[in-house]
Amino acid sequence: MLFLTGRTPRRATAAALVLIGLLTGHAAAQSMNDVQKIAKDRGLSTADLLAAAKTYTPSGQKDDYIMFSSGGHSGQVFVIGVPSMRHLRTIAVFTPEPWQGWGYGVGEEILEEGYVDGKANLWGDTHHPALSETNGDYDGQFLFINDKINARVAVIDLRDFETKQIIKNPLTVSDHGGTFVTPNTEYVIEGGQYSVPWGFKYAPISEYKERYKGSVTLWKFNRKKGRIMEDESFAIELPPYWQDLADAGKLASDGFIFMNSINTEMATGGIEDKKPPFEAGASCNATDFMHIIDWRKAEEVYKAGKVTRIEGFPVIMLETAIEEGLLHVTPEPRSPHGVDVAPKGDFVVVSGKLDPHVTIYSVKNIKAAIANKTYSGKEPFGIPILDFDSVIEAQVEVGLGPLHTQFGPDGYAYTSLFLDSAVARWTLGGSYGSGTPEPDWTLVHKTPVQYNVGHIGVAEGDTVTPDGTHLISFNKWSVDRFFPTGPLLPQNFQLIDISQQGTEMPVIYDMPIGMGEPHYAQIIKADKLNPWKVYPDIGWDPATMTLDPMAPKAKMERVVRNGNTVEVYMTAIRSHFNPEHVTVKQGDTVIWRITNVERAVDATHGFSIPVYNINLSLEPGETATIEFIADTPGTFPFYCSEFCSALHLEMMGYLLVEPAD
Ligand code: K7E
Ligand code: CUA
Repeated sequence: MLFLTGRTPRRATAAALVLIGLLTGHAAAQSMNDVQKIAKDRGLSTADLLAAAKTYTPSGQKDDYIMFSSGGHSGQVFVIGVPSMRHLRTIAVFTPEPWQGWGYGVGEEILEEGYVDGKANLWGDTHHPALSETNGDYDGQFLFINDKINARVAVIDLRDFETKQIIKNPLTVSDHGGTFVTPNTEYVIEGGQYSVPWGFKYAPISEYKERYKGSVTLWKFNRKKGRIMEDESFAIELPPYWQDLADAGKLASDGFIFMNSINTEMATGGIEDKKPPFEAGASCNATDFMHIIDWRKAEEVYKAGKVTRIEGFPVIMLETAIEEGLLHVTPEPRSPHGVDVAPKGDFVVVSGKLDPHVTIYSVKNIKAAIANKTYSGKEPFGIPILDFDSVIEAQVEVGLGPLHTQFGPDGYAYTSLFLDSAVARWTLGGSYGSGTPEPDWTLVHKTPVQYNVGHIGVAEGDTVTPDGTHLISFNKWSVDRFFPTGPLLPQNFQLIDISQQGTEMPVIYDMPIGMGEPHYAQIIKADKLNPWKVYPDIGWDPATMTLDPMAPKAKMERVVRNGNTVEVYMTAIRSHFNPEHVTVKQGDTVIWRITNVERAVDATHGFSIPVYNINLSLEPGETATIEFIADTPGTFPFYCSEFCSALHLEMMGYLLVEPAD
């Protein structure tokens, strides 16, 4: 209401003004004096008021951007509006989530796809969400995310914001350089991290060099099916370094994957045997290696059958990759972390955590070096090394602990500085030169952040046309920014306004994240998303994204016994379940089908049965099938767990399990 005076219709009558006052709960005669008084009372500066005006989003007004954030070790994805920084939803992915019924009646089959060697792993460590792309631009259709702890990849359909698939990597149990997508989402790419023997089988650490393996997996995505096709996917063997972050080329670099590595020392850890600990052993070399992979060539090699099946999965062996000329490396400053491709695809920016510079590689030079075999040697496994001096374009000193880089539309690049706790703005040169008032390849400004920034995200940042209005700093520590919630404090997402040039780059909002440690997030224009308001028709199964022919419908509710199996066909509508009594015998197999037959937006019903650990969320039109053995006799009131109507408390029924004689 800051600027109500400006919005009031000029010919408003006194009565209308009184009415506005009553409706909004504010006196009609607001003015900037009131704003000033409140600002004074609360100790707010003009900058604070400006920040509020840029972020405050009145009731009913919606955000311009939607951010999909990794949920870190919550195993989920967070959906957040920008610039309001309002948390809109959590999407259940690797971790059961009762509000969505995820893992408490539905989603179990999908969670089971992610079991590792038959073991339930009901959490994940999500790092890098990737929106599906068409011609290098976010298209708002799908979202992918990796799980670093078990090397899994999930597919989320953005029609209903639900997880549809979890795929376990058969070769490794550790990933990091993923997910990211090729410019038309042909592949979802998952790079490994900590090397392990194939299939994470046992091999003593003394056999590290011989038996431990690095890899990158190219998961073929079928947009029509909305699924990764495991039998059209393949991997490439890489040296047993620890492959780290990666990015796909686009435009000028279309067809390439750029992937960092750390621990090219192949350190195996120390302590008891007096060898250096990993931290030191993996940081000896002055340079590590960026892998440059020609994925189109790799696809041809895979299609030509030049693969070895390992754990049943096709792998282009390292030898073949070298022979076919699809794999090169080039040195990169020590302990690199982020690798990010500029919007036109012509530059690749790498940050070495232990080097205050960002190093910018020229894709033109990389292509020339590959074509002319401008090698400075071979790394220990025989991969040709592209001569560093012939492929770099520039180095810019940005500050301490550079990690990740994002790009604006105007020739600015932004790099997070972990040790400095700051976000650096610097200028690109080459084809981006003259977009900014400052000279090419120079540091322009650093905005301090609170504290220990990991990734940063720019609106539409990974596309060929970044928007560059907002940047979010994903800070690991919040220290003194919020009320202390015990020793465990939230992370801090800080919104930075990057819409002005030069040194004007203020923090305008702090958002605490008190549920897991997010790493990266992608930010898409809200109008590119077109989620369903209700499911297309009554009886819709979100797991298959089709109508379920077995779905209960109105007037077809019943309980059918067939030997020891009881089938329940139930509907839910405000404010009753039908049937309301279900009687079974102890030991019966119960197949319970339930449909929410509502068509009204937001008319979600829950369905919860005590003791049996069941809780569903049924959105309008949705059907679900749950199955259990009625092994515990007793009287179990089931009820709707979403406050849906005035008589919500009455929306209940009884499951009666008669004891076996
Ligand atoms: Cu830097 Cu996993 Cu991308 Cu965390 S990673 S910050
Ligand atoms: Cu349905 Cu509460």
